[in-house]
Amino acid sequence: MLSWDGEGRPCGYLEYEEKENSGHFVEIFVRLEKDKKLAYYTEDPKKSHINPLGVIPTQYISQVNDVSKQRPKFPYCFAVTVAGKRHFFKSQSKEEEEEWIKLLTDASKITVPKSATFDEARGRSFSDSQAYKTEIVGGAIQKTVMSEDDLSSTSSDEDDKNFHQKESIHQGYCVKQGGVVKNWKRRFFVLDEDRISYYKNEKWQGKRPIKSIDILNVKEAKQTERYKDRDNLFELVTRNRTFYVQCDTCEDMYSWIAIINKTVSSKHQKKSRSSSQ
Ligand code: 4IP
Repeated sequence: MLSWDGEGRPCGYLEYEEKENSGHFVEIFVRLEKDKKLAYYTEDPKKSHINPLGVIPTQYISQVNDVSKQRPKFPYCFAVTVAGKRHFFKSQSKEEEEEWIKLLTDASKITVPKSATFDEARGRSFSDSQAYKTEIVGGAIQKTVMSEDDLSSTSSDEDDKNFHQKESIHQGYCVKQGGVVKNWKRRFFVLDEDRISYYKNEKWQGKRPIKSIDILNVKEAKQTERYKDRDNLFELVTRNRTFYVQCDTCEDMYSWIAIINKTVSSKHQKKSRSSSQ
């Protein structure tokens, strides 16, 4: 049964298949540690001081799912997929299995921390992070470090032909995925009636954005589950690219989606009104 120990850590006995698909399960004691690790032991470590048999960092879990249909011989069996390897666990009842699946699915979600200075992609602060521009030179990807001056005086965006700043309608930190290199960077997003832009940080006024997208090129913003390990994620679909943007909270995500879509439709209406005059 899933229970909580004196320090509030979810734990309990499960059975674990030592060798994938061997059908040989052994009893283990599983505990979700405070430092986001799932540790499993031969017995409850409270009873004797023992080292874990294995440890799974929850941020590397890509999926937790019921596999009782695929493995009918083993009811209440679920798989935890970590870096392509499946770990099979067996519980005593359907209820217990569902509790574990929910617990581990929630624990594996990557939640963007509130701190404005945290560069989620590399786990380092902005003070020692650098911005790069990526170019294809002679068929190879070449990255050039951009200085603060570069960032304030030039833009790497092909959309950004007419640098201008209008009054911000909505702004805030989000984490976005790169276009070619699929890493994730925390950026300060600013929406105005014409463009959605992102900057290195919140000191954006008077600076050129890293990238700026004409709002007329935006097709829609919508919630996505494309990256299941990232919560509060939405897609910003433009003519040329789909941007994946992760917000700190669910409320932030819904407000970005609503306000972007509203801005896009009012811009189109404005445009069609002026062309019909
Ligand atoms: C970069 O990775 C950053 O993620 C860029 O994001 C991103 O540009 C680049 O995408 C990607 O290569 P490195 O910092 O490791 O070089 P940001 O501009 O927010 O710094 P995008 O187009 O997402 O802005 P590509 O497409 O240039 O590879």
